[in-house]
Amino acid sequence: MSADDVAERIRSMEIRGAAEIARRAAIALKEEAEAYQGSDLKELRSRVERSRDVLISSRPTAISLWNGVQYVFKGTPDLTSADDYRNMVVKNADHFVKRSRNALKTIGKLGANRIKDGDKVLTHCNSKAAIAVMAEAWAQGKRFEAFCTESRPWRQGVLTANDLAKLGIPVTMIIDSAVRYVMKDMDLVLVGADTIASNGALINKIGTSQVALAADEARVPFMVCAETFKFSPRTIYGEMVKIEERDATEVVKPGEVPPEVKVFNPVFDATPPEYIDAIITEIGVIPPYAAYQVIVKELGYEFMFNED
Ligand code: RUB
Repeated sequence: MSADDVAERIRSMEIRGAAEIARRAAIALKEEAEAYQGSDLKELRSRVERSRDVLISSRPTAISLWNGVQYVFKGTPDLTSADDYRNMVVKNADHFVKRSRNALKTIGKLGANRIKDGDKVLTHCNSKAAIAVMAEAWAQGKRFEAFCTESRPWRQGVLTANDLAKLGIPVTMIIDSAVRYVMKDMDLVLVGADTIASNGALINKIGTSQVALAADEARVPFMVCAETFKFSPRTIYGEMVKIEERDATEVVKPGEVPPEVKVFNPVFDATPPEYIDAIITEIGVIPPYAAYQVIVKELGYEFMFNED
């Protein structure tokens, strides 16, 4: 699939979820590099870099996409032949995808330690990392119940309910506004991440911050399941995370309200670090305040001081 096709599918939400869009973008760049069989390095670079720009602009909030794409270009600036450049892009993309899949398995294992028999675990939207934790705990023989929010307007909760039901995990779906009502009965909240800022703030599906507030009020631990490539080096520059806004038609059907009614459809929100008990990553379960160290150590200066 061409990078333009992948970008279009990301924009239309056919490919979604922060980790998946990053993996698919890396694969698209690899395929773009492989598709050019010539020996003109300048031409190859310009093709792959054009695809990079198209992919990065397809969804603005998830830093995983930006980090994944940066990873693909690691070590390429100094290369002098098209063959070396192509090989490096292919190697980096494969490595990124493998690393991201392995991270998910480790997060599953570490996170499963936080689930006990008899627990009620609430999740929001559809996060493969949060589901990996529940899947691993269930595979280890722990018996618990899951609750998932509908996650309007795209209703990714339907995907989550299906994913969990397929694993045999008892799951109850609730509408988003029922979160506070059920929270007193929950033992744990697990959510995914699109971006984690250098101060530990979490950017995730709209409504996550309300879930966190309700969890805090009911003294229910709120944990984030996130690969280290969800941490944002850009926030170290003081850059704000751009919150994507999508079309009004995702919220109201055409003609349902008069044209003078404005519809505001933000896709993500920010949960401050003080509402987050822990972030479950592939390098360990860490406090949100360790976000800065994760960015510097795991993603490194190469990412932080890249001008692109
Ligand atoms: C998905 C969403 C998920 C995160 C993490 O939003 O907010 O919680 O992306 O997912 P959308 P994962 O449906 O708008 O992409 O753990 O799978 O990376």
